[in-house]
Amino acid sequence: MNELDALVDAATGSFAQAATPADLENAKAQFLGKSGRVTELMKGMAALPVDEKKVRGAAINLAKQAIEAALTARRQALADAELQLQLQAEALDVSLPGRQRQQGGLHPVSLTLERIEAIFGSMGFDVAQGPEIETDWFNFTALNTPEDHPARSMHDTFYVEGGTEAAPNLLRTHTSPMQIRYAVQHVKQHRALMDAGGVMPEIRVIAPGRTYRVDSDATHSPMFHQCEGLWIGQNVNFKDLKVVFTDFCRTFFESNDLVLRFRPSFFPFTEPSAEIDIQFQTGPLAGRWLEVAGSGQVHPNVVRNMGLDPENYIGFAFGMGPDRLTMLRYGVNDLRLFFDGDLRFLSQFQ
Ligand code: 2NM
Repeated sequence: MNELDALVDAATGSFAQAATPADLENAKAQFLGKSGRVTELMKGMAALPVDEKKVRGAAINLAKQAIEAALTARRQALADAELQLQLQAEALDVSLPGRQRQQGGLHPVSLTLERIEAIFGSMGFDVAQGPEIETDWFNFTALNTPEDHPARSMHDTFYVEGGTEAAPNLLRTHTSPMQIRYAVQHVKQHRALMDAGGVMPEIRVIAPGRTYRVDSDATHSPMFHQCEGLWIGQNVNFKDLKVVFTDFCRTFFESNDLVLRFRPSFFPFTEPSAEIDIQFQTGPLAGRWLEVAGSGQVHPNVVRNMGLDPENYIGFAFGMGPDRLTMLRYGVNDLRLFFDGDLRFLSQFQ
């Protein structure tokens, strides 16, 4: 092997050993740099006679071109290797099946609340929402509940920090306090009109939401839902309540032959009071009377606490349990299923 072929071999070998682009540039300098071996050979030609110079020059040039070709090839190989590493590090298997996106949905009780709101909304009822932490006044006193009523005991009501002994704070035990809040606002808004001898526009509102009682078994949860309704005007009566509530039940349960029964009862905030029972004429629940709501004529003391004269305005109210309505509608037998968060149960309502 002649000296130039050996030089090309040496350069190619040196380039092959370079593991990084920086190593390769160092190796290049040894052969092609200012005092590199190819450059030295060129300088060595100066002393040769002209015709030898030509031959020698052409040979050196060939060697130089071969070394440059080896350099370019090695540069490309290093760049390819680096790209390969990067691609591996950022590997994305586009042939993998995608992750399935689960379709979410509303909780069955939320579905019921939406139905209730839509049905009463279509009958001109406003929807009022408000605080779950209430004062003793709005939850009990304003609703004509006597000081010694058992509902006010710690056995029945969750008391929370932040109030005073005279005005304790508590988790609302029903949504009626929201009815009081709504009515007081409404009355304030129309005070001037009434003072000028005018008539207040009717109050028609439902208050859906979470409520709390110290109670827990298959049919009672410490947190449960309520939806109360209030209708106050100058000429509202039990017949109106019965018409509205019958229409509500028939729409809610999608059953036109469903019948209602008002059964005398007692609540501190209404007088007279009645439980509302329904009976399906067809279907799996046919023939049984099912209690679905409480109702009554709003007690004069409560009407007064709303800022109205009970001699002039009369009101009817009702309260129902959306949890129980959901159980009846879907045939669920344990209330706790709604609040356990088990997707095997919840996903059946999508
Ligand atoms: C019920 C039963 C009967 C009721 C009363 C009121 C208010 F605010 F007018 F006093 N709201 N809701 C009421 C009446 C609730 O639930 C079983």
